[in-house]
Amino acid sequence: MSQELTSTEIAAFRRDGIVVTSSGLSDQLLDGVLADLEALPPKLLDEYRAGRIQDAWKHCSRVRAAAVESSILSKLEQLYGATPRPFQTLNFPKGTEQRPHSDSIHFNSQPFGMMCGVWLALEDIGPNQGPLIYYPGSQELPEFNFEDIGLPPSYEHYTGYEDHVEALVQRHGFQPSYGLLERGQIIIWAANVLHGGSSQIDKTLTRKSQVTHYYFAGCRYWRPGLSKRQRAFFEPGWIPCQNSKGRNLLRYAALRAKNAIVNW
Ligand SMILES: O=C(O)CCC(=O)C(=O)O
Ligand SMILES: [Fe+2]
Repeated sequence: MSQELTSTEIAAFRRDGIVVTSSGLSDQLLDGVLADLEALPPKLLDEYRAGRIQDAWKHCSRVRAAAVESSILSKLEQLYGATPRPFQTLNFPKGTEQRPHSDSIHFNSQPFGMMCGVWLALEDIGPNQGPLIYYPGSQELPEFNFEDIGLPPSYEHYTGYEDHVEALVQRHGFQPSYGLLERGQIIIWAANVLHGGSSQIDKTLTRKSQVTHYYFAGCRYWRPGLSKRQRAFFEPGWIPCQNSKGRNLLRYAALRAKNAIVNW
């Protein structure tokens, strides 16, 4: 199977801020991700079953393998022309019903936009399972952080941010699309495209999925919700990856030294 995105897929990403494509992951690896999650230690398994587990890659070798899969990395490199670096995984057994947001409000970058999410379907996803909802074209909106919309830069004001996003969607008339995927497909979304979890119509169903968030090498990384007095630059907890080869690491180290990136 080709690891390259087609020109049609690239055009879709440029137009919509989102592209649906194949992950290139084998059935065996998809099964392995699910098996590893079910074998988590009891406390973590409870966390997963309650709705989500963050950074399960630290415990599950196949969650990590999915995050660093070369066919996904090469697609991201194709879209951004920079080296992708995975830094967070989320695994969901069911829909999140999360209100629409841009991931930039959680993980921003300098320059803006050098971050993306990859949503991997670990089973076929239909409309009753609370699929991802997203608003094609919303990535064209300018960057906005808490202070740009009159809110103090803090998670205490996150609901105000969500209300603002909802109003923006109305005002611009963005139309929703849904991530109805076949097992093994992925959605790649740009950092600033508005997206969330649609309501799970049938609560008895599962919605097994993995999201991996990626930054790109050679940028600075910061957290708007933790930026009380100044931008909260941080060094992400990179997921070890073939990709983190010498050239980029050296470039990153130089940048880090120059900009004195703070650990948060
Ligand atoms: O899967 C979902 O319902 C939303 C996930 C999401 O927004 C994210 O991981 O950034
Ligand atoms: Fe998100």
